[in-house]
Amino acid sequence: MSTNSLSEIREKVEKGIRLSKSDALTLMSSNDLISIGQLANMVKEKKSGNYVYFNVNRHINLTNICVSRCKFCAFSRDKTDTDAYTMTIEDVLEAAQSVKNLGITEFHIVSGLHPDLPFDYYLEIISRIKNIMPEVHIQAFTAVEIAYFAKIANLSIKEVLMKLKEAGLGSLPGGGAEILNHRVREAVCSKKATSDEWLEVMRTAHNLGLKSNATMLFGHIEALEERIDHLLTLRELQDETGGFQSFIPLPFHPQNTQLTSFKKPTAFENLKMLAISRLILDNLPHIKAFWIMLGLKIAQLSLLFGADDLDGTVVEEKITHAAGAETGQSISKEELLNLIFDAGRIPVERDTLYNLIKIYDKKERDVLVET
Ligand code: V47
Repeated sequence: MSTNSLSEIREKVEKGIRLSKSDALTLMSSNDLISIGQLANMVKEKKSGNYVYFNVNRHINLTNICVSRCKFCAFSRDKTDTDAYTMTIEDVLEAAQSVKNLGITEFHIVSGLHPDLPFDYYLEIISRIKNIMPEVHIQAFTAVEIAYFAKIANLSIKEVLMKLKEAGLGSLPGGGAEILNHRVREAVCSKKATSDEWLEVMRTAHNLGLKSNATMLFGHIEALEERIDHLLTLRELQDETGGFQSFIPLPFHPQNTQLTSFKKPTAFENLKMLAISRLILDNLPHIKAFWIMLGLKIAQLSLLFGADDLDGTVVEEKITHAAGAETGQSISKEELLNLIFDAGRIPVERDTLYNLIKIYDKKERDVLVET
């Protein structure tokens, strides 16, 4: 299958010719990280020049109670577990308001698939946050959660999305994609949305004008070819809808999961996966290096290997920290600026939909170029 050499791939990338599956497999089997990184960097610079994006956001996880209990997840709990929790609507509003003075532009809300909470709980959360902080964009509910809401509320996916949009939902995060492959999902997350359901939610959201991100959880039971097929599946849907904004490769953290015999992907593998994602997903505007999962050092280096976004300030992160993440839960804007400047890039604060808020000037760090 993998027949094309790196120099043939270079020629294609330079000419802007789409890479094939066989090219992708060649890249996956190569250890020439520097060459792959240079190619990815070339694509990154064509798309976003010297800019690196970040936002000022806060993550909120409404509940860790989940009927799915995926094998790779250390966050989820059964209802009867002593450390199971569910936030009341008042808790959520308090968490939202606690960051009112930080210049937050986005709430990122994802949760477990709770057995009893009604769909109205989620609708009310969106509309009440919007009511008190109308200027903040709400990016909430993975495609897996949306498919679950459709089941519990006996509504179509389109109806669920329309109601959430009406309540104030701004866009969808990219989680729950894991590996879009039947074999892998049956083995590690058989109780939640199938690949087709995940894709159908995204297609429907995009058709309703809701943008989304897409992720890939890699470094567990999947074969390398299954990673490539995942990327190609996303590329195909993006050709159809154009609704994906960014792609985020998520390295598997095994601690406290049901897959503890696996090792966390190494620095080399993380950078290679980010770079290959940039090369294959030629129709996705952004590749995000989620610093929480990569660690700050690799996230910074990734800015030379195809990534053009570091996600945001986050404030509180539970999913990766339950699985042994070594990063902090939060990062200040100043730290993000330092990481980006020191990589020779220009930091750009964006909103969720990639509208530019501020372009930062290196010489006079606090003097902002307001857009
Ligand atoms: O859906 C679960 C993954 C995702 C583990 O859209 C794990 O901008 C690693 O999707 N090790 C949640 N990963 C995080 C997510 C995300 C993060 C940042 C930005 C965006 C975005 C999305 O984390 C889950 C699942 O795929 N996950 N367990 C684990 N042990």
